[in-house]
Amino acid sequence: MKKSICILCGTAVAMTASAAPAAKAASAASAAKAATAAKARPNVIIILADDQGYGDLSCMYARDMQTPNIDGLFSDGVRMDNYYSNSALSSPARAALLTGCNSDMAGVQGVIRNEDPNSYYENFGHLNPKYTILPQLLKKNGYTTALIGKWHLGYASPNTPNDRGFDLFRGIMGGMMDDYYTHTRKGYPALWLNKTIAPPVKGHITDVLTDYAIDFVRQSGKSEKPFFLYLAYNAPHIPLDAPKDWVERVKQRQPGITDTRARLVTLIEQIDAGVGRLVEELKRSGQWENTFIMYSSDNGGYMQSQANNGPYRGYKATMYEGGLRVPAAFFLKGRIEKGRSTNMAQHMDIVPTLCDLLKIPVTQLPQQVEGISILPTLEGRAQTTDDRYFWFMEREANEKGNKLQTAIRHGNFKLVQNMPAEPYELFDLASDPKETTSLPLSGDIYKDLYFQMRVHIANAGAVPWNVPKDEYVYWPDMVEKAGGKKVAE
Ligand SMILES: [Ca+2]
Repeated sequence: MKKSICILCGTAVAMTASAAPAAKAASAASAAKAATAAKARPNVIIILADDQGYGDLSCMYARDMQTPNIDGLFSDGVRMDNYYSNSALSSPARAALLTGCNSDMAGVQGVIRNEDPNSYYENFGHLNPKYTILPQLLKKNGYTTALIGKWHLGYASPNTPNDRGFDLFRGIMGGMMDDYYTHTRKGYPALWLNKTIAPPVKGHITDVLTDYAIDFVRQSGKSEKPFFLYLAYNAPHIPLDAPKDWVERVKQRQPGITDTRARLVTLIEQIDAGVGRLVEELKRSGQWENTFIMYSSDNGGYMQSQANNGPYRGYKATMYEGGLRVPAAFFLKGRIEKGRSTNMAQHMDIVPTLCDLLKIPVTQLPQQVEGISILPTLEGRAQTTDDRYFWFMEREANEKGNKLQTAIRHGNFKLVQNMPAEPYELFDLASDPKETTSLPLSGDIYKDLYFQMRVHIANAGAVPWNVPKDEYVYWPDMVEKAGGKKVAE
């Protein structure tokens, strides 16, 4: 008997003998027409890659890569050339994207961890449970919501995906997998279905997530409710566990490419193929014209993966442009199309932008939203987005406890403290976009940026960022409680 996943509860349900032919009989086109007409608000898809560098698309700076489908979103939609993450690390970047606030103000200063015996002391985030996040907001406004892919914003209530507004969660609770075919982490299964460990599934994780996304979109197309799909691929994060035959094809095509780079290229091309299949399904089901799509990456590309961060200095986990800038494109047929903007924007602008687009009052969020709506920019209208202080930060463990790395940008000037023990650096990004030479640390611009930086650190210092002890759950205990057993050493 044919089985399908219920999009509301995520459990496998058998299609009855009488329902199956009936479903077949309804033509895809007429069902899609009815669905589109019923949906006053557009569907929303956010596709987020993990550690994809600013330059790593064939339409950006990568000449050794072929990403025609994502390139299509960049050319058919609105491409933003000065788009930033809020952090150079995963959890804080995702916190900003989903709350509309600076990462640290949302309670997430660094990576949220529970995988090692000492992780409690290396955990740097506790998503503020009083904040409403994007899936909660959209669910409240009539959307069916799904996270397909990586969460990385908590491991226990109240901060699991289902607790935070996702009707369906199929993906990865933590930061990474160790094997993209066995879907394991630290010897335990790492693929979840809502609050339980998912039954084992065959295939490369990128293809598996694409299949899940298509399944969700297909089923949502039959519903009168609009949907929100957060498709957060865990590629091209390490391990660079790419399909061998595809890696060989890339090596044949790109003579001289290193093995590491060929693997990274393959992982991104594989996402591109997934995006192509998703777009095809949206078009087939008549939803393409009523679906907002965003494509981006959580943070900059990783040095050891030989990522391409375009012309910029630095990599993931640094406060230089290469760690912070990410590729970004937006599309909504007839409304957000064929444009390119140099306006600056940041992940925390997405929640207010969607509120604007969907006519949901931003006051439905209890928190002080710090991002701004960039809808005028996306619609090709005049807008000034650059006259604010852009704040970037991450907290991470080191041998002396933990370190805070920060940067602040206003206009063309950026003050960087990339490592606590290192001197501050002040750059004029208009004349020195590669951040090669620090200006003297004096004068009004320096004083202003330094003051703003200290104010922000002081404000964020009042926000708790560690998980309460009674809420902390160690990885093996969490997995076993969710029905998973250790499968490897
Ligand atoms: Ca990342």
